[in-house]
Amino acid sequence: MTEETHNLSRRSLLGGTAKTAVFAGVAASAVGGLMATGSTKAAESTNKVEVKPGELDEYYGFWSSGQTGELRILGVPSMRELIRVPVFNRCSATGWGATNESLKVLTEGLLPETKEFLAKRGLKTYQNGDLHHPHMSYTEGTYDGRYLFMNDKANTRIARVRCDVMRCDKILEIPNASDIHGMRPQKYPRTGYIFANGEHEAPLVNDGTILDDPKEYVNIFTAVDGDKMEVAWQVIVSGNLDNTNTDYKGNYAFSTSYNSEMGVNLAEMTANETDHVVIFDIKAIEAGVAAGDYQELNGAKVLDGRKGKNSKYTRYVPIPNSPHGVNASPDGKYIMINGKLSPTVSIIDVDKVEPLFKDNADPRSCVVGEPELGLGPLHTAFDNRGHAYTTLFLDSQMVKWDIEKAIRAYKGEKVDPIVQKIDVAYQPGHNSTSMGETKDADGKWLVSMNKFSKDRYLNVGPLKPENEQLIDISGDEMKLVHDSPTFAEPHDSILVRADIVNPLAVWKRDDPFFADAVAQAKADGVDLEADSTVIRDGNKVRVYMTSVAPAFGLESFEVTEGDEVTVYVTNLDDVEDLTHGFTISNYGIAMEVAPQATASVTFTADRPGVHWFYCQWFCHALHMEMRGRMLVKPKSA
Ligand code: RUQ
Ligand code: CUA
Repeated sequence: MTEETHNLSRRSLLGGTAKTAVFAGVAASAVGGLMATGSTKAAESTNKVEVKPGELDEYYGFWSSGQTGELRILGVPSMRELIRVPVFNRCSATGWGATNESLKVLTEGLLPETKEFLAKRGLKTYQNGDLHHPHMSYTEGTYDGRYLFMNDKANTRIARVRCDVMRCDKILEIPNASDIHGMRPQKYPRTGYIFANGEHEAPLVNDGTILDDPKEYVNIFTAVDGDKMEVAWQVIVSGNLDNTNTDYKGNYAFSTSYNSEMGVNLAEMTANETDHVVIFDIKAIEAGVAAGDYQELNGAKVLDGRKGKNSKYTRYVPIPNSPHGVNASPDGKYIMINGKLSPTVSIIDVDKVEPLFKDNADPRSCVVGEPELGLGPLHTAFDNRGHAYTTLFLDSQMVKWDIEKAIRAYKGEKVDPIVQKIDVAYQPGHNSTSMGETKDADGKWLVSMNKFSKDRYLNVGPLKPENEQLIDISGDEMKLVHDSPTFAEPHDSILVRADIVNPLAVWKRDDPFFADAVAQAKADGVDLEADSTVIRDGNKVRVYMTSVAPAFGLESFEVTEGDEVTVYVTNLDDVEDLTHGFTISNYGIAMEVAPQATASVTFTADRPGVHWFYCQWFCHALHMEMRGRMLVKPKSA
């Protein structure tokens, strides 16, 4: 079999299974097939595809990991995974979820009733997360390298990662809303707000008083203050909320709703041919908050933006059939609403939004284009030459199209906006272009994040990797240049020019991340940077030790069975990349201590005997020898 026929048979096989399986029973009209590319004097790619060993990438790729719950950092275009940043997950290597520093982040933003609920299960925090959308903070429409924000659909949270150390420093559980899905930072004048969609319908006060009474359910749109990581305000809407985005002027946010029906099963959710996008007037909402036009619920100011109430805060624009992604063109002019079950993308002209609020203009009057692109459009990305790139989930394709032509075609001109389609493998969800979610889109790279890899890699059993593909868009034609397998799930990503991101090489000793440890040491009269010592405080024992390759400051320490022990390790090495670890065998304890950091962990010494602690981060030729003993004296002895 030639490569070509092999590919063909794989794709037709896919057509027979995936298409029918994934959206079974949901009909969508068929549209045209592959397009020929017209131009004879096509501009060639100017991209350098290969990143040789030792060379650095041009872009940071910040990747979500879906149900794995962590943030990943890749280099683009090499697509090499550089590091993983634990956020909503537990991490065996770094001790995220076990150290005091990480537990503070993971617990302080939880709602009181969540803490109570978890405590009954013997837990301090949730053990899982579903991280979909990583986005960087903006200043004046472009990335500013301060923070990354991301959502947790599983447990209704928003997290913030500090870009100077690439560590999560805040996690906020959102009250009143159910299951945060779409999430975007404000782009102008700066971030500012983080807008977050509660995806699933539930009673506003969800305490069991109302159960199987869906007409009493609501959905909540939330604005979080990204500097303080506090809820700024919330708006009750009609229909559910899926993805969201903002304009480039700080005036409006746009959220799709695939369940305008407020159904609770598939048939009900897909009953209507038309759903909607909700437009939020940010300034009007702020004025409403200032005027006291809200109810206070769980500490949040909740405004009413439901349809039919003639709300000053919202407008509902009818959009065909379960729209999904919302994407803002880099010139700030348009918001693209991806049709999902409709083969179209609806183009909203941002300048035509104001009359909707001011003059009660027909909501559809802001739609200036609705090109038919193919089956299952989910998300759209942009270059800097007026093109949009839309993923076609059902067709397993990426379609490149011309925005102005689509607008002209909508006015009745006989022009075809579609420039090119290429096959991707397989079933793409999100896509992203280099700097494409900023006004500095540069039109060089496009990533297709595909939900299925099927036969692209060696078979690793029933659970397969997913697949992301790199496409060169610098020339007139899209060219697929790289495949990367990935573990669950390459949900979404942003590609950020490398010069914007400037993390530290070693921690600063005055970093707030371990300020509690520094304060405790001070109270104990311990100099973290010099002393290795044990402080007894009733049945509380605080063990302080330094680490300098290849030795800990203590060869052993003794505690008594039942003591509550806190071990503080301060890594005095200030050499780049000289990380130590601290693991206590058969105690389920491990943490990472990067150069110049302090890390701490608290546990009850309820297992008598000799327990070695050791450094689990390879640091020195004598790394194996970097160990010591914890002697736990039985209570009776
Ligand atoms: S959504 S595959 Cu969770 Cu980002 Cu569109
Ligand atoms: Cu320190 Cu290995």
